Amino acid sequence: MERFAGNPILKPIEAHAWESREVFNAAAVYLEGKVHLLYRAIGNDGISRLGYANSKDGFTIDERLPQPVFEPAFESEKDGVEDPRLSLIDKKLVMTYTALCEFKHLQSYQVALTDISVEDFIQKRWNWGTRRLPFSGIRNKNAVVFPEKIGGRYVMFHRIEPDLCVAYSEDLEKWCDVMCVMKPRVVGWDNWKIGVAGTPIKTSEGWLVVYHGVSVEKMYSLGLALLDLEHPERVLYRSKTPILVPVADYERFGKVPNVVFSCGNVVIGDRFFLYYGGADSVLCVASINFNELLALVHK
Ligand code: BMA
Repeated sequence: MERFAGNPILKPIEAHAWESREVFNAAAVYLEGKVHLLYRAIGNDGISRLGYANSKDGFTIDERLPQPVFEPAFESEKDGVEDPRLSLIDKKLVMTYTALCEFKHLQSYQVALTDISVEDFIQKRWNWGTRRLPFSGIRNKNAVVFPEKIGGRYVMFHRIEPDLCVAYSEDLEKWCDVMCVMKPRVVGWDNWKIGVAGTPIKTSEGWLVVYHGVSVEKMYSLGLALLDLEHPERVLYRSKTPILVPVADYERFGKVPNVVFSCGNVVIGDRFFLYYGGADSVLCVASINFNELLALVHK
């Protein structure tokens, strides 16, 4: 992966109380000639909200809104809405995120899901749909919905620690058939816990997904997996070596050191763009020719 020389592409803005401390982990979707980013922002009150920015070339930010576009609205997410992922399904964008609610100093988090029409999203009318808790009360995060139904059902990847898991649904409301897809390896860069990064990409060889792996030394790296087109819980390949490890200063030093963490990727022409948080402090982008990326999955 080639890091953009202009990284980080987003930094906190001190004058904006809601995004004054850290801006990182962004969902990404390519629509109408622009990459649209929804990024996690932490402000003076320590609460995560989501901000919006866009870019025509995928690297340079052309527009960034001064106000958050998504904020905690319920008790179950009162302490933050984190790590969004966006999937375009028909004419809707389905957003999964982590809902945080602290309880007597215990961090209780769970997967949450909502949606917005493409038209409202493009027009920046933030009419989000009903917010749902697919696995209410279960400690779970890192969820993303596949961009199309498989075998007539919606498919979600999510993470019940320490494994990357799948779930199926007929209506995006009730989820069932939860299964483990991949476990941390016994040895190596992903030997503590793992979770999906951005939206899976359909290829003739299978679903290509980036996933994060955490080592017992608490280093967050990113790797690749290829999954069966009809049965995405079947892992066809899994990269032995990561595609991105924290080596740049903006990935090694920050709120949480040694972290590259991704919630979004897009393909523009023949190029793959990976958006990722550096050290839980700033937002960065790296890119690669898509065929070269596919070749990496076998390594
Ligand atoms: C995960 C999430 C991410 C964060 C990562 C590294 O559990 O909280 O938002 O980037 O840890 O600290």
